[in-house]
Amino acid sequence: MLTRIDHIGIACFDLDKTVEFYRATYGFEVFHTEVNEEQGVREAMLKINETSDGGASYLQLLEPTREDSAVGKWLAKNGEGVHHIAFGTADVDRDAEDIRQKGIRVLYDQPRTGSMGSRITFLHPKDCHGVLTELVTAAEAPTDEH
Ligand code: CMX
Ligand code: CO
Repeated sequence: MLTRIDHIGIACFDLDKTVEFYRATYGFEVFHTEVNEEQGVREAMLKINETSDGGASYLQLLEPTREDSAVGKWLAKNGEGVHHIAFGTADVDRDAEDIRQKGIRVLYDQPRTGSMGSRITFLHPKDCHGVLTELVTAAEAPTDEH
């Protein structure tokens, strides 16, 4: 069951400048940063609020580490902006399978590693009214590795 908005993924050309925009404009601070080579991103997670299921909602700021990555290709075509939305669930395997049964393309056979040790998969935007949609199960105890 999807129980929260886990994050909104925002593609940017310069992560440091974009982090500074969110800090200076709204007062949001960086909760966590990491490089995910498999996804081809350098990212910053800004925690916005806790949620009633014990999780949290974040903004995920994404800078590509290579031009041929999903975010690199998207930025070249569209420029900066909202890249995807992610829903949180306690069981990404089960929810992905349920959604696959509805005829929606799930991009990975098995969930892969996302931010902070989470497990993630994606639904194809063409099957979701134009929205690239991620499903996330957070790690049991997220670590803060600035
Ligand atoms: N939102 C909405 N539509 C999108 C999209 C997005 N983020 N990315 C691509 N599309 C659309 C394109 O506009 C294009 O539509 P048209 O054919 O009408 O022009 C179509 O999907 C195909 O796009 P493409 O540019 O040819 O790109 P690919 O098919 O090679 O890749 C996708 C698209 C979704 C399969 C790829 O981006 C992907 O695998 N995404 C999942 C992984 C990811 O996004 N990782 C980065 C984030 C990591 C994280 O959140 O942790
Ligand atoms: Co994401």
